[in-house]
Amino acid sequence: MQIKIEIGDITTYEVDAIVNAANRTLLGGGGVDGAIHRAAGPELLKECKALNGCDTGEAKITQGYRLPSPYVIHTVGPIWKGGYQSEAVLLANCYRNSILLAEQKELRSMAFPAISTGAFQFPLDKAAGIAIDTVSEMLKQVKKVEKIIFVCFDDKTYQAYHQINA
Ligand code: AR6
Repeated sequence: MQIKIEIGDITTYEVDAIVNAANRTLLGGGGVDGAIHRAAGPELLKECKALNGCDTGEAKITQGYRLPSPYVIHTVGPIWKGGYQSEAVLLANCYRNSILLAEQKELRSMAFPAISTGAFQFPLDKAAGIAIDTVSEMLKQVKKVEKIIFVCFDDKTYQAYHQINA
């Protein structure tokens, strides 16, 4: 069981599944979602179109196509609305449901971006705490998934994760 925190571009990671911080349409967007679709190629959008979207806090899996990772797990984080709309629970659900889906597929390694902390404006410190707590708890419960990397796109995000993990 292993948790790592790194700075990097998640589209370059050779893990069994990278997680996408998508929106409910699953039809692409900006941020990490846009980067993943660009790197995976148009086949990814084609597969996503057949999934009929995804609810907030839930997760769906596709192939990775031109990515180094064979699978992409698409999850939809909550949009921050001041903390009164169950955002914390929904964000924890993203991590939990993504790991449960990986476990079902018998995957061993996963990489997560900092879900909801970009366009969806979830406060970074709170989000990092939820990410680390939920993943730590889940890794005790699953059998196949054993390695999780938090891929931070910038130094601010990296520092936030490290402060939680200190
Ligand atoms: N690798 C790793 N992390 C990245 C990358 C990358 N290549 N690119 C950006 N990030 P965001 P959200 C970081 O906005 O807040 C999209 O339009 C970024 O710096 O991608 O969940 C979707 O379609 C930030 O730390 O996702 C949705 O509409 C983190 O990923 C909406 O944005 C998340 O930022 C989802 O918003």
